[in-house]
Amino acid sequence: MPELPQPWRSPLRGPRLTSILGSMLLVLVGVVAVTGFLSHAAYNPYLGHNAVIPRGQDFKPFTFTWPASPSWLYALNQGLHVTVGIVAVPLLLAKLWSVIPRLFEFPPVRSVAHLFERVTALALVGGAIFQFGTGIFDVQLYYPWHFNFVEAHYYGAWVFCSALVLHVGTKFPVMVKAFRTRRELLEGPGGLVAPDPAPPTISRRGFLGGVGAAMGGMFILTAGQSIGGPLRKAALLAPRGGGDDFPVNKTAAFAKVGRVDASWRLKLVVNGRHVVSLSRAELLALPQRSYDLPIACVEGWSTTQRWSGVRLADLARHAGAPNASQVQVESLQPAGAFRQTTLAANELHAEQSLLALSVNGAELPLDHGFPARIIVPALPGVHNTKWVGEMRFT
Ligand SMILES: Nc1nc2c(c(=O)[nH]1)N[C@H]1C(S)=C(S)[C@@H](COP(=O)(O)O)O[C@H]1N2
Ligand SMILES: [Mo]
Repeated sequence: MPELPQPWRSPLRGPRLTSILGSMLLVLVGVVAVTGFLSHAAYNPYLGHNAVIPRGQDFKPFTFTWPASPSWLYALNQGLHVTVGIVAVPLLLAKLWSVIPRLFEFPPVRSVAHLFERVTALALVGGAIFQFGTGIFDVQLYYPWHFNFVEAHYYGAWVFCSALVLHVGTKFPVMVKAFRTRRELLEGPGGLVAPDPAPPTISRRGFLGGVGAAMGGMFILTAGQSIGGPLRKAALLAPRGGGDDFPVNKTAAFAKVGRVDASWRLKLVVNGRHVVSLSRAELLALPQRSYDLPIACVEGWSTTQRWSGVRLADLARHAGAPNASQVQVESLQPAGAFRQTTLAANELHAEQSLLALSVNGAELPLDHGFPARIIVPALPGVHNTKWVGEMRFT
């Protein structure tokens, strides 16, 4: 009788290897999930026109007042989210490799419990591929699809995290058992241990070492975009790494903002009533403050520069709205989701929150937001609106 082909014969596979990879992955994915939901909160997604999440829904998890201090908080959060996510990729691939035989299990369904396990695993693997895929594409500034990234990545996170909780719940006993026994467990149908293993080409330790080295490599190739310093030059996988320590995210040309001339005025509006317009010279005549503050993009890169300008709280006072509870900031940019932001009370009134007019002692370059831009400590980069034209206090 001819032997059936046995494609999955690696002697490394087994509950022990999968448990080692799975438990390490769980820690990293935990960091990515927590920082992801924190980033969602930092966006103030239900305020004004801030986010694309359907408005008016009653279920608003992870909404709390994200603090405006310490100023590096969002840079840390997003640096962790993106860097740990990218570093986890080799581990994720190794984990998926370790359970590949499961994909070809026969019979495909043995019981109701087994069906549940398989559906959960499908949601988990699908969710992981979707979340890691969309995240990496976003970091690479590459959007070949037509859905909204923020919305898709947010709902994808719910699917992925729910499946993960169920999966860990069902697999936890197996994992504990695998760690307790020195040799691989004798398994029933659909087990991971190859019944007829091929001779080893690498030890389990060697395999884990290789995965670790790949993770270290991913770290060196990306972490510099958020950590800065000499590592920034090594961040070749990150579009905002590779040496430029003050990147421009969207240029004025991209945003279709032309050269702004001397006729520019900042319009201040309070409760729908236009109260005052200020020229750049008039803004420069107001008390100027300077702070070292980061721009920290959702895509993981960050940069700290010395910004100077007028405190947002001083502008609110100047407009006659010292107790304003929020401000809607509008850019000269004609279109696009990033042309506006709504800042909450704590962001508007933070001591270091600025309408910046200059950076590092020089007039703001056009690409960094001339004639004026928002710089608020610990705010997601995308809300630091450039080319500000109007501020509406309420
Ligand atoms: N009007 C406007 N403001 C904007 C953007 C934009 O596209 N349009 N991009 C935002 C994003 S996503 C980031 S990360 C920061 C980047 O600031 P920088 O280009 O000065 O580094 O600006 C923010 N402000
Ligand atoms: Mo950004």
